[in-house]
Amino acid sequence: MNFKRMKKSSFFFLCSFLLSTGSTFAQKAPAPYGAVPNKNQLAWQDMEYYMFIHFGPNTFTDKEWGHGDEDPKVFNPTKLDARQWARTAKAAGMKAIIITAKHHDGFCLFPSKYSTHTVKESAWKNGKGDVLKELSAACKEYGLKFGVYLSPWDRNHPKYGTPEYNQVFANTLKEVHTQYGPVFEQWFDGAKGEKEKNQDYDFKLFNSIVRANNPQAVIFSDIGPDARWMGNESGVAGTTNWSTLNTDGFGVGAAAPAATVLNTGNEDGKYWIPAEVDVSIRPGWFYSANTDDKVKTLKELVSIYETSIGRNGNLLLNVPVNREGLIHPNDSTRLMEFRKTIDASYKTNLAKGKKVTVSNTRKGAQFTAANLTDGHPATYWATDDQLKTAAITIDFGKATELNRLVLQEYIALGQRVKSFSVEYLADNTYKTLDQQTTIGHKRILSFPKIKTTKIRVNILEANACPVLSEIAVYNAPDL
Ligand code: FUL
Ligand code: CA
Repeated sequence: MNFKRMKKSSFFFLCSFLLSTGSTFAQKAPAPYGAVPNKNQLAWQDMEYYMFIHFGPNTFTDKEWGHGDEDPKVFNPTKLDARQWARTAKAAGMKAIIITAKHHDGFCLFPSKYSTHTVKESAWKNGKGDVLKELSAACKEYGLKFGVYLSPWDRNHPKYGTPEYNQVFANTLKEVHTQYGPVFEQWFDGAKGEKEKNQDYDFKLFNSIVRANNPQAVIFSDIGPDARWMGNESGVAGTTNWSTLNTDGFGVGAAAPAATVLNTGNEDGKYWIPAEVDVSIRPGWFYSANTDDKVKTLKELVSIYETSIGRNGNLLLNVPVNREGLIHPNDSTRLMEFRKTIDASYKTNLAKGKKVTVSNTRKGAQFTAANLTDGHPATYWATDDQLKTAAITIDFGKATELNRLVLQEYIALGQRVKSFSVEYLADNTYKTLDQQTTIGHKRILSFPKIKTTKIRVNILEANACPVLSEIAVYNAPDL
């Protein structure tokens, strides 16, 4: 073959042919196990931390669940500044903001054509304001993603409880999903008052509106389809937390699986529906001057970080906006302290670039154990297919103090690890530090400071050969 006379395109073809046949000699990447995330869910999981904002008439009436008969004129946040919210979220290290476009009281923070209980009827800006418009612009300016909460339960709308309501809600949803730019997450609340008008929600219709207008959006509800409620509002995901869930035959609200099931997921669940941890920085979801001195402490927030992001969940932290239309300084100050602490805690990965010895490595340079400590979540180590256990030893080369261990699975191939233990070398023998169950996107173990030259992670049980992307260790400053 005359390479000189060969066309450029055929040369590339030949190269890729040789490469592809060459790679059949190396072992293939592990087959995905069970349900796996789609690309929206993968991108969403990497966001980890974002802001929830509860805001509406309740802010002005000191209620958590408005009845829907509040005078819309009470809504008058005279100093509203969505850029302050976005600036605060950004400085806090958050990646997005999700706002209550419509809570249970039915009040819309935007001028909906399908309701007479909206900002249009409020005193704010003489009825000319639009909170969603201001917030989506501010999010764009600060490089944050924009998300919306809408409650299907509506205590104001006259059609609620009639067959027409589902279409009304779908229309409202469509306004939100077509007028404010890309939406990264749709948050559907499952709460519904008992002994009130009832409505069978048409989630098939609702989800189709979201999919049609924001195909990249992750849809959250008690049962997904894309992200699930984690079963409590205190910020504590299960120590066992599978991103898979069985939802056939279940619904939102009362029809959802038990909270204990949502808290841990289902091992080998049929669908990939990872947990999102929603929790408020104050005792209530809405702002109240009564809770100005009850903002969660730094210690509480750090603990929540470890029981949410550190347990394979995303953290949606609610920061309620006050009656002026601003985030109160008590909340923003705490958010900055929190970020500073998290940054300092996870700043220096003491395992980065350190020597890793493993019990087995799958054939092929791309699966090398060095991938475990390269600091890149996109590279991973894997074992041969038939193995369901493994041992990984990291040698620090010198006595090293540490109090945090972070493990990550390469979840694009599914969640596989069922249990693992961690040991450290002390006086020439390995001592057990901890034994836990699942890992998923991220698992953080926090423990009193140890000093050691080596740690060993034992994968004790897995549903398919282990595929881990990172093992990191830190020496977080004391609080
Ligand atoms: C719950 C609601 O009832 C609360 O008011 C709040 O919005 C919370 C995030 O979800 O179901
Ligand atoms: Ca890696």
